[in-house]
Amino acid sequence: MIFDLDGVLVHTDELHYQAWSAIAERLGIAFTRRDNDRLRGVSRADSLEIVLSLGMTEVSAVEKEVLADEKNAIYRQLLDRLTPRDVAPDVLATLDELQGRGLRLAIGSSSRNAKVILDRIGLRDRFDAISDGENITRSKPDPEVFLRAAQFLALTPGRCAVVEDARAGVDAALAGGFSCFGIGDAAEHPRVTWRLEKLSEMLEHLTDR
Ligand code: G16
Ligand code: MG
Repeated sequence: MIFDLDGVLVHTDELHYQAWSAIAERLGIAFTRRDNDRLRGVSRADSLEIVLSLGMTEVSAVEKEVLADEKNAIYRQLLDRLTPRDVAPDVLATLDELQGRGLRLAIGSSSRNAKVILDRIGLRDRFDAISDGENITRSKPDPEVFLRAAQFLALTPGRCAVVEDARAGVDAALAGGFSCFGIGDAAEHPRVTWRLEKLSEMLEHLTDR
């Protein structure tokens, strides 16, 4: 089972929102929580392009790098507040049950901070493989992050399933030949394989194979 991180295992979206808001405010760009929803599963560089497009703001390539670094510095400070208590009991119970049934677990996240986040919330040791923003060149909706996760697990996509909260993540999973559980925004995706209101509902869909 390959889990997206932000929005599935832990809600860092509010922290991304606060960090992007600080950058947007400095540039005089109006930025709402609704705008922030468009950044789900999108890489840091592509997220910056979306924020700049909201203000029709043009900046140089060098300045883009500076802005992305500044956003990350603010975000990293906010991540210091995360603790294992930020993981919902339903998430922990689901991971326990999946491991109890002998499934191998992986992370498939666009974030370059995935390992830091997993350490903060005390979940890093739960995963047999971590595929994240550090080992990919193309971000979701490209399937690369999930294909790498399957490769790390030494399994074909047909033997894995992905869990996602972002539409771009569902597109990535389907493009890679994975079936996909959708939660939150991703449950609205017309082609998602299974729709979940909470993570533990996935247990009802597992069959012995
Ligand atoms: C996450 C978030 C995105 C964020 C991206 C990159 O993806 O959903 O909003 O822009 O990671 O994060 P970072 O700036 O930490 O590299 P995912 O795939 O875990 O949902
Ligand atoms: Mg996500």
